[in-house]
Amino acid sequence: MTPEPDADTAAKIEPRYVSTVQVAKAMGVSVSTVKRWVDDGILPAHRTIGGHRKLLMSDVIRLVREGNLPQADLSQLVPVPTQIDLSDPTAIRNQLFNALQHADAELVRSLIQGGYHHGYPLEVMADQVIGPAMHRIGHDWETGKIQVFQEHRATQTVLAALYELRLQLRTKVTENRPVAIGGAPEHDHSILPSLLAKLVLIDNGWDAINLGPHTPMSAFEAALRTCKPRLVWLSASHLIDQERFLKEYADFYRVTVDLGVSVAIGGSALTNEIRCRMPCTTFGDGLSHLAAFARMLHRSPPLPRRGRPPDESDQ
Ligand code: B12
Repeated sequence: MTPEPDADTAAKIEPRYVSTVQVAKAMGVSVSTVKRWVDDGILPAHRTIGGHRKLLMSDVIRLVREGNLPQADLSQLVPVPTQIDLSDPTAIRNQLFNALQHADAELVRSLIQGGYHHGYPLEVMADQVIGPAMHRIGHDWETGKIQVFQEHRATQTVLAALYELRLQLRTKVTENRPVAIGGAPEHDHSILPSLLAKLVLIDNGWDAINLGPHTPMSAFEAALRTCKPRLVWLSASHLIDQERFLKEYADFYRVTVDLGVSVAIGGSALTNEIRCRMPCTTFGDGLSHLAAFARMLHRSPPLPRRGRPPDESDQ
């Protein structure tokens, strides 16, 4: 059995707090506006011993993403080295590939978190940045430019940056979040695609439980009955016995139909030929498809507008 892979690492990462001044800059509003939102309960805050308000970065990110703040620039909250170019996903992808080649963990972290906080949704980071950069790493391995340990190291470096980002996605919105479960099938040891699917779903207001790599269909079924999800995602990058997989999947799918659970499938192992033999609710080539489907099933509730000032005259 493969344990939930991210529990350990996440526990070691401290939540990030930011000051009202940083928040004001990131949101494009005045410090007094931020303080008012805190006092009105729109932005949860903690007080330091000296009485200063400090805010959880994930709450700030949520408010910016869900609120209508045209001047917002989340990259203000995450110190991004000035030499990094976040102007478009292709630029980030190229820099990420170079950083992975040089095992520059700090740069990988800055690029992944910087890209997200700059405003690229997680599905864009997955489909246009991380996925293609990893494909190039795989190509370098296939052509003998790098060794397998370097491929493993690249995966682990991206993983570390994503675990940290995951913590920043945690929000105070805990009510009425629909549950999704997912993972990779048995004998598939890929970590990143399913973890990214989880993060994409969390970012879209879901409570997403990642069963991780190498998960037998029987374990999916047990989780289905225990966790009672609305959605199951299956990410398959490698299948060693297609016929057995298809048979076990067909049995599993019948259970999801009985329980009224949607099934989203994807991953590089699901060629057209295999997909044609897999009944499902939806399939996609990228996590943008999963995000669109998840948004169709469940829309995050908008934040209360209460307390938002009519103008910014106090700036
Ligand atoms: C890193 C890597 C490894 C690492 C994995 C480390 C780890 N624990 O995660 C190691 C070195 C262990 C490895 C081993 C092997 N690998 Co490998 N690996 C890769 C590599 C380079 C990157 C995978 C990755 O992390 N990608 C990042 C993710 C985010 O991108 P993605 O997988 O493309 O996912 C995207 C879409 O598919 C989609 N998606 C994914 N899941 C889902 C789910 C849903 C619901 C939806 C809608 C969309 C969706 O959205 C994602 C984002 O855009 C790929 C190269 C490649 N071209 O993908 C090969 C690749 C996956 N590996 C491959 C192979 C053949 C192997 C080995 C058999 C090699 C060998 N001979 O031993 C073994 C098999 C191990 C096993 N049993 O699982 C093949 C798989 C071919 C296939 N599909 O059958 C690939 C595609 C390389 C290739 N071009 O041949 N691998």
